[in-house]
Amino acid sequence: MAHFSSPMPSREFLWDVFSRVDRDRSGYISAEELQVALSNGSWTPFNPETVRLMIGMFDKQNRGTVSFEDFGALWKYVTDWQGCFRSFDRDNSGNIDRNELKTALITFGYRLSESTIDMIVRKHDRSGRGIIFFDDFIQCCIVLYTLTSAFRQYDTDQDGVITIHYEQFLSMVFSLKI
Ligand SMILES: [Ca+2]
Ligand SMILES: [Ca+2]
Repeated sequence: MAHFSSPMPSREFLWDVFSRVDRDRSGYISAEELQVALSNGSWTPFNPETVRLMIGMFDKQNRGTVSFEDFGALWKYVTDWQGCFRSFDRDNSGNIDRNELKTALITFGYRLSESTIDMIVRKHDRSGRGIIFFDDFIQCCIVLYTLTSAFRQYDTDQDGVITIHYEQFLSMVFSLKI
């Protein structure tokens, strides 16, 4: 996603956005507040799993909320994802179909078989129409990245095959932040 970098806006702009998202004026953005703020454009609530992943990434104090100090990074992250999503939504349908996902994954450097791409679409297709919404696209990319990084730690010769013991597998899975 590195090539979808938007410039950081002014502190005034961020404070204005932060104040509107922080509906209860607690000074922190909760998962519920973030979920309300992020619109899918599809009249469906933003995937709570994606919200949780994003709060977790920018919650420096481990409180389950994001402070104004960390909000700039979160704002930039979401905005970069929007740019990324729009660039792969070639037909401007507001969602990502199978072919658009395939192009995105190839661009990100993944080499996956057709059946794996089918499986990824099925897993993230909430409407049952073979398409992926913005929030599910983010979740899909984060999870794929996390799983691939975990695999690569064991795949030291990078041949795409690993041999691990049962307890190594457990420790790998339990340490994943997904
Ligand atoms: Ca709040
Ligand atoms: Ca599309």
